[in-house]
Amino acid sequence: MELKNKRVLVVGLGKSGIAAAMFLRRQGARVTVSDARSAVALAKEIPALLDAGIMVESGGHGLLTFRRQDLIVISPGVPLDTPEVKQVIGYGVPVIGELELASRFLKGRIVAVTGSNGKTTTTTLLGKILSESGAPTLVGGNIGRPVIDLIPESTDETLNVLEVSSFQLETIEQLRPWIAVVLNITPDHLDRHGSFENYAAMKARITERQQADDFLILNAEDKPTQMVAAKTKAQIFWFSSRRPIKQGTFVHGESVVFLPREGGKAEPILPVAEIPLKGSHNVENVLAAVCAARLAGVPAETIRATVASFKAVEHRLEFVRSFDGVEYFNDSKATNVDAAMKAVAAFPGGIHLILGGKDKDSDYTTMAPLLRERVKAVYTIGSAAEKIERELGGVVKMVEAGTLDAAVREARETATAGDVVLLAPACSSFDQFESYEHRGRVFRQIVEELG
Ligand code: UMA
Repeated sequence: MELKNKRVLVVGLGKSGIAAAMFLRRQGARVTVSDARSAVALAKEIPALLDAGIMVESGGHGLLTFRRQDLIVISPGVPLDTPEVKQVIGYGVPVIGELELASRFLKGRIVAVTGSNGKTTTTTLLGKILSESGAPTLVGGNIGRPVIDLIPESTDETLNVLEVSSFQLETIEQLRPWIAVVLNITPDHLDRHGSFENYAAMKARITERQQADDFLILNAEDKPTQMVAAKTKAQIFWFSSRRPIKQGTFVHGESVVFLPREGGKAEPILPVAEIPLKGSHNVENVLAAVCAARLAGVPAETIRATVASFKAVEHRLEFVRSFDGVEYFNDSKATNVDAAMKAVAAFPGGIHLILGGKDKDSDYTTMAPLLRERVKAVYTIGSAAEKIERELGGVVKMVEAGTLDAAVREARETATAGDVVLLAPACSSFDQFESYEHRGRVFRQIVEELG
């Protein structure tokens, strides 16, 4: 892809946009960036961009800025139906995302992990296993490090383990993973994608360019994920925590095993008891990572040792502390209903659940049976509180806490020894916090200061 002297507009000045703009500039493109935030809000970012010879448009996107370009690179958080983007697509100006741009320059092979939940844990674990095996490994994508930033370090031998989101997959064209993983597809981001069908279709795009010598790893227990099988040319491997499958990884008795081919011999990889993460969803994440690692040729011993020493990723069912016999867990990354249910399902009962934040057109009523069974009280926070109370009122005791601080205080007063206080909010954080990481850090701090 020749970028020299091309006029390129980067939309969105977050992590992806900054990385993309700097990269494009280094390639000799004439780069403009445009962001909806004001110049004051972008005061930290703007000087370095200007110094690099990049033009900056702040405080909104000008239609004329968009029209004068040869290529538009949009950040994952910018919807394709933003009016300016929609118009230029109409004029035939190519619009791609940062992931697509990066994949055209990245050296080595791509192992891409998507799914509604478990992406970061699986990507992190797989990255560790591959790098423990001695393979040159880089990890990036939705996990927080833009893929563009991996380019300078990548070589023909590199295994690039990429966490990819539906937002990023919406703007791919040629991305072709050697190994693609779809962990699960459950409702999320419906406010952006419009319907579950559209959202699932975005996830399925991960395999669009795969060929017969590539691998696609799918969850045999998740119906929407199974449907992706019909859309691929790649060799399909499955994982299942419940039953033996023809080819892939599954739990057999007390062990995780890998079956390399139909009718072949299952290889034992590790005892399930050695998985140090809470919750059955984490067994699925391990099964997916093990399958990808075996396909990449990593020996069972290396996989077993790496899994056994793996610690929960920050904000993902992370144990914070025990206080007065009550355990506090931070699952701030549970930003949708399914993730919150998985967190609740990881404990047998006695749960004080903090729910709420910014709603994503979610249906909270699906949580009712599980909450009735395991949750003592729900403490609502943020702008989704009213909707949650409307949909779940009468199912369990509801405490209108408003803020995270009040929620922890109320939960602490009610909880008794043996109980669990769980932040698994089922919502995004943007009404009260900068990000789910920020929300998780605030929760940890409140909990650490108890007593
Ligand atoms: N903006 C506009 N116009 C718009 C919308 C946004 O100018 O119409 C601007 C905002 O003012 C802001 C910038 O765009 O300045 C933000 O861009 P962004 O939202 O794409 O955020 P980045 O900082 O580039 O981070 C993105 C991912 N964010 C999203 O997908 C929302 C990060 O995933 C990712 O780690 C990073 O790229 C590096 O690849 C975060 C995320 O929340 C963790 N992902 C979602 C999820 O996991 O559920 C998909």
